[in-house]
Amino acid sequence: MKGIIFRSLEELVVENLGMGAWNALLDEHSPEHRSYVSAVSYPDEELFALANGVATKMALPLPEVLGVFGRFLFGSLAAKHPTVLAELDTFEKLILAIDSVIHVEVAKLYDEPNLPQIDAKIVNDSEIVVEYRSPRKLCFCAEGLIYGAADHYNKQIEISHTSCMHNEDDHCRFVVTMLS
Ligand code: MNH
Ligand code: ZN
Repeated sequence: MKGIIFRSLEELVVENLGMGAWNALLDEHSPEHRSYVSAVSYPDEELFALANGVATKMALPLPEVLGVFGRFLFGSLAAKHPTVLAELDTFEKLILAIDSVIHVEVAKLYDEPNLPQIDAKIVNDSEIVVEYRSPRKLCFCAEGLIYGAADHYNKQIEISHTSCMHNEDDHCRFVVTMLS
């Protein structure tokens, strides 16, 4: 996982729990007490361990922590890469463009990023179905990122996670309902 993801988690933890909490998490879960560099890749296990540490500290289930983090992460990614989103002026356009535009640009900007496969289809004016496939099984983070994208456009949405790789399904499926 790229350092930009770790840096966003650090920002979220420092904002909510303070620098001391982040340093304690690094003591426990980061082998060399790292300062993460955005463009550098670090082991996925390290991100999972840090997220698990946050879940334990806050007495929250890991999926909930990953969801909150994903929602926050969208803002970090959008702020770091404004040009990638420049042409995507609606929530619907952005969701349809995750694989074909956003992650294509990401693959040009980063050296060998590990990206998921995301397929989105418009069902009707108020519904989009999104399929998520990735060996990293970060579907709760993906769900949070979609909520973060809705925040970005001031749209209210609801997501139901109707299939899940964590329940032995082949892929995850989100039904996104637009309420505004
Ligand atoms: Mn995107 C990684 C989903 C928008 C840049 N992205 C991931 C991962 C998920 C994901 C899930 C974690 C890897 C995996 O599951 O295999 N991303 C989304 C979704 C949206 C999204 C659902 C919108 C909604 N992503 C964006 C935007 C940017 C971006 C916007 C930047 C402009 N994503 C990244 C980068 C990574 C990533 C960078 C990290 C890749 C790596 O660690 O190697
Ligand atoms: Zn899932």
